[in-house]
Amino acid sequence: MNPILPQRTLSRRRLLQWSGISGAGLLLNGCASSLFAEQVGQFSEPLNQRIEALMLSQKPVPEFAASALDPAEKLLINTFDFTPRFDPTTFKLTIDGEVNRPMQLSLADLQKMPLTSMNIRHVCVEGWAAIVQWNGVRLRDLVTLVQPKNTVRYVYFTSADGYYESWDLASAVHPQTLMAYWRNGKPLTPDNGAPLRLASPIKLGYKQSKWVTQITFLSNLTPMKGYWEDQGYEWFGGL
Ligand SMILES: Nc1nc2c(c(=O)[nH]1)N[C@H]1C(S)=C(S)[C@@H](COP(=O)(O)O)O[C@H]1N2
Ligand SMILES: [Mo]
Repeated sequence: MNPILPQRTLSRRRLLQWSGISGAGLLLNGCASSLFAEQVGQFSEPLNQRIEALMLSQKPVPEFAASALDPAEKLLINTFDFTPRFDPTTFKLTIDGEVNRPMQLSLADLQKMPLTSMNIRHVCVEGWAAIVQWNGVRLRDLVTLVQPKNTVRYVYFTSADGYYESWDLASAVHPQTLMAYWRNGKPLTPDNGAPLRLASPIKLGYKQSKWVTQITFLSNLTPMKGYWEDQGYEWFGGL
């Protein structure tokens, strides 16, 4: 095993730089007229200390060498209904809920943020697994950007095919929980969740939503805990 060295978590300084680069592309609070200087000023506010402590306490799990990656087709397509199709140039990810800075990000915005790659095992409860490479932005970097309020304990993911998922906050800010936009360094195929999907080595396959269009930070779970969970699957879904 030759684990890939984890990149350091995005600091607020780096975020300031990043938000400076792509400020024009950010739509903060859905209010395009708010002053950019004011927005940048608010990025320097301290991140909620509980979340910061959570992030610092987490260790990455070992990854696999490139030579251990399985052939692409070993990751079986598992889609409960249909495959949504997106124009990647107009796609927007909405991040909202109990956060100080709700925002909408384009794929270009996400791709200006630090890129993380990982070779991990995908495990489906239906009895198959595959070692896969995902590339994308760490969900924790998005968390740092939107600044969840102190009340937040869960993260809810809405997908374009009607799928929905909820995660505990700790798993969401794990250093290897990614919003992936590539696989093997190439844009995701529609079947694999293009343009944006969850990928993490700490959760079972059904927790890893494809075609994610909205990420919502919540203090309480709603009765809709997850597409499969609401049919009896375990909610935590840890590996
Ligand atoms: N939106 C959405 N996400 C989803 C699913 C789905 O049906 N819809 N299936 C889940 C299951 S059970 C698995 S195993 C993985 C499969 O990912 P893949 O199709 O890219 O192999 O996606 C997960 N994410
Ligand atoms: Mo699965």
